[in-house]
Amino acid sequence: MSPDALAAAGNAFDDSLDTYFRNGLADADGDVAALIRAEGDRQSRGIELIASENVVSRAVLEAQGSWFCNKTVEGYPGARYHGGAEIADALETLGERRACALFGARQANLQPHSGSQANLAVFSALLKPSDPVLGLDLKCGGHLSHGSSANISGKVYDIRAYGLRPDDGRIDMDQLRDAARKHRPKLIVAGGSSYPRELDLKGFREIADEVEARLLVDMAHFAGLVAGQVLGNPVDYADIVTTTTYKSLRGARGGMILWNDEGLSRPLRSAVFPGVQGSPLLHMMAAKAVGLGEALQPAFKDYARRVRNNARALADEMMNCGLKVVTDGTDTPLILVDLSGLETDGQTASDALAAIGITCNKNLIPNDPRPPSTASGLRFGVSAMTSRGIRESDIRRVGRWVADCLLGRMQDTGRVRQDVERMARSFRYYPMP
Ligand code: DSN
Repeated sequence: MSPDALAAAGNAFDDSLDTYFRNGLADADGDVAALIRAEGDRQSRGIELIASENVVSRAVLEAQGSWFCNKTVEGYPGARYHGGAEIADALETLGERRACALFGARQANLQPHSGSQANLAVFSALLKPSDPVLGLDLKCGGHLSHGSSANISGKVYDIRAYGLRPDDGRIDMDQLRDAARKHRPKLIVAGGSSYPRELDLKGFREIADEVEARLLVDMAHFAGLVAGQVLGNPVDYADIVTTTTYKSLRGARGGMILWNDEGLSRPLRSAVFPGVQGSPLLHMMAAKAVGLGEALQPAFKDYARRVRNNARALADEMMNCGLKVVTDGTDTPLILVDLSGLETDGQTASDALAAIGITCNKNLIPNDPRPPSTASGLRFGVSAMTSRGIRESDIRRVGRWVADCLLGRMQDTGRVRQDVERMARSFRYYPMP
């Protein structure tokens, strides 16, 4: 480049600095701004029933877009590899304290970027490659990171599965005990991504003790109900508890690990960093801390109660209308509908619901004959709509729309689409930009 061209490029950079620091997204990048507006519009005019989604507060959103986005640290408070970490240390310590206070745990780690990362860190802290692990079968509602052959957990460890009782779809604790005696797992994993019932935490603990296994409870889907004291607290029973922070807990996207035993602190912390992750996402750490602070407020207990009441009302209405619900109900925010007696599959059914503005996801049902790409079930959750203020009478109306759509009883889908939108827009949301 000629000296003149270099000078011009330098000036162009200097000139751009003003707009770089001053312009908001709408001025800086119209393409992305338009997509964000479109997503906001989509969210506000639909009934969002994806079980792993929620709606965070304006404060959580703000923390995610904060100056912490610019900061790099590695390590833990007081022992970092980068300078300028004093405020990051204060933030991480505050978040850990809130997590411990909320769940009655002695130790917390908020660095995992996701629930899967949290689980991977726990596996690598406790196990050697090829060690036996006992987890809920993916086909029965388990999670990929608990030992699916498609996940690193299933490739590195010797995964054995337990399942459900065929008569009522609940976890078969007798089968679990037999499997634990036979395989002598080093780790038993409780929890999953589509199991709708409260776990028998005491039963899991007894079986783990009998075979001298560690017990991990992944409470990702029901952590908000634990925080709101609607469900029993896994921290009182498990050696280690993992969770995502964004489902029923209603915080920022990411994961978290809780435990009590000081002896686990060093292996768990070093399994997260440097074991499976590098620098934590401090802006998400800030948002996690805000969400945990919100969950410590008395209003969160009301929220958690409403989530459970709404979930039960939705399941009840769906069954009244003729749909088959796995386990005939729910104790958690999620509901699993069994489509196996109908002329449809999970993919087709979720597309049909999306066309009237109701969003959920296709899901395997226990011992599903179909592959995950089509599946024979639909999974629903009420955490997001409850955050927007939906009450039982409206969630029952949603249940009737779902049933009418899936059972081929809907005459005028265009009119229902309008009714769904009218209802969705009647609930609160952020102001549109
Ligand atoms: N585990 C996935 C789910 O349950 O939808 C993502 O959080």
